[in-house]
Parts: sequence; C-alpha cells; structure tokens
Amino acid sequence: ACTQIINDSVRVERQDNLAWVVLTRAKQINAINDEIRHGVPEALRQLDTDPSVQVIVIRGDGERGFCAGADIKEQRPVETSIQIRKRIGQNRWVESIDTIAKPVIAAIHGYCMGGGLELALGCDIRIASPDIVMSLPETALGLIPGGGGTQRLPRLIGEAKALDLMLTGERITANEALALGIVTRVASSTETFLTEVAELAQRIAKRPPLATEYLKRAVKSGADMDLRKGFDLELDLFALLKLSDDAKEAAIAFKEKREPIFKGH
Ligand code: CO8
Repeated sequence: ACTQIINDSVRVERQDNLAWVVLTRAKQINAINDEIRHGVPEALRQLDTDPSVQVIVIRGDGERGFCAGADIKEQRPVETSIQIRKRIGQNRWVESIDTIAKPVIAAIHGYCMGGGLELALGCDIRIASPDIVMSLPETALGLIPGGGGTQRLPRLIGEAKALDLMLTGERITANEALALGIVTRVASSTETFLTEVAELAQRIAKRPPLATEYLKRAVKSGADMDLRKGFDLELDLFALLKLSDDAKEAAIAFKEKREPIFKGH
C-alpha cells in the first residue's frame, strides 16, 4: 500500500485496486475545514482517471468518528449572505461524488454528524461500524443542512422520516440507521469493520469496471429523469455493454467453467 498526502486534512491510501480517501483531522473528529472541502474532490478527481483504481472508499481517521460535521470553531472574515452563497455554491464538493464514474463507499464509524452525514449521503453506498452515532443537528445551531441533506435524506428514506430526524436532531444508532435504510450494512464488530469494508469494496472491484460504471450512471442519471426516459437510458447503456469484450469474456468463462479475466472494455 502507498500513501499520498493531498493536504494536511486529506490523504489517499492505495490497497490493490481500492483507494481510501481518508479525512485526517482525528483530533477534531474530522470536522470539515477548507482543506477537506477542496482536498476530497481533488482526490476523487485524480482517482477517477486512474485506471489502477476500481473502487473508492471515504473514511475518517482516528477512533472518534467518521466526521463531526462542519468545523464550528472555524474563523472566517465577515461575509455577506451573497458571499457565503457564492463561496459554497462554487465549491459543491459533496456533489462532485455524483459525477465520479467509479463507485464511492462511505465507511462510517463513530460520530457521523451534520455535514459529515451529508458527505456520507453523497456517497453511493454506506457501511457502518456498530459504534456509529448519527445525527443532523443543524437546526440546534440555527442552521439547516447545507451539503445536500435536506434533498438527499427525504429521497433516500422518505419525507416524514427525514423531517423527523432533521427537526429533532435525534441521534440514531447503527441498527436504527440500517432499519431506516441510511446504511445498507453494519459490520459485525468495530475491530473487523475496516476489513469488512475492504472485503465489500473488493467484491465490487472484481467485477468488470465498465458494467460498474454504467450501473452507477444509469441509477444516478435516472434519478433526475422521468421513468420512460430512464428506461431508454438503461437500454442504451445495456446495449453498449452487451457488445463489450468483458461481457463476451464473462459469457465464455461461464461456459468454460473458469474465472473470467476482465480488461475494462
Ligand atoms: N467543529 C469543530 N470542532 C469540533 C467539532 C465540530 N463540528 N466536533 C468536535 N470538535 C472538536 C471539539 O471541539 C474537541 O476539540 P478540543 O479537544 O480542542 O476541545 C474535539 O473535537 C473532541 O470533541 P469533544 O470534546 O466535543 O468530544 P465529545 O465526545 O464530548 O463530543 C460530539 C463529541 C458529540 C461529536 C461533539 O463534539 C459535538 O457535538 N460536535 C459538534 C457536532 C455538530 O453539531 N456538528 C454539526 C455542525 S453544523 C454542520 O455540519 C452544517 C453543515 C453545513 C454544510 C457542510 C457541507 C457538507
């Protein structure tokens, strides 16, 4: 495994064809600062064009948690609301995950609050350690979620459940997050959490990468379309894949009762 330092708050670790984007402000429970806002999308862009990477995982360093949200102690010069709107609108770092072709997994342990949960919601799938504490506490701070939470959470779990969580700021556990569908898996223990995440990521990485990419695109683009257009998109992408070398190889390998060897096209 090799490590690349993106900046003081973000690093990338390579493990076979997986890449881990790690938030490295463990002392502040990985609270989001400008280095994270810029470092995460920068790392994702680099990894997306790197042919040796199949799957990307985002995780937080340290024992305390994935991310405790926006840095509440951050000092900023006085800004007008127009300047704030412009600064955040130009960055839109969580949205950059939607435009990454490769699948991005959020590996969540410990605290996952506010902007940290919004970052996780921006990822394609979420796996939790049994120790997670999850909440969207923004209204207690006189704010609302500003990283897509008010839009993504209702679409993911339904409006009433999302409003309940956001209006109360209630903290939920791993099993509650699983029951709500915010995470799709809970690891069997905190000790085995990262190994289980790596196993999940490897299972995805073993599959033909073009199919994985088109699958993500069909779902992500389809979410913005009406149903008929979505079916058309699916058919277009299906037809493209049907002619790919990897699809042919998969069928031949099945007939020959051997493991397929994929080339990525
Ligand atoms: N910002 C800055 N520092 C933080 C944050 C934070 N969000 N969270 C924790 N820290 C720091 C603490 O200040 C403390 O630092 P120090 O040791 O220097 O005092 C250190 O991390 C450890 O934290 P605690 O001592 O507080 O640990 P506890 O175990 O007592 O409590 C909690 C852990 C419950 C997580 C507590 O730290 C907490 O409530 N944190 C704030 C959580 C929060 O309200 N987050 C939401 C922020 S608002 C937001 O995210 C809006 C999103 C806007 C859009 C973002 C785009 C994606």
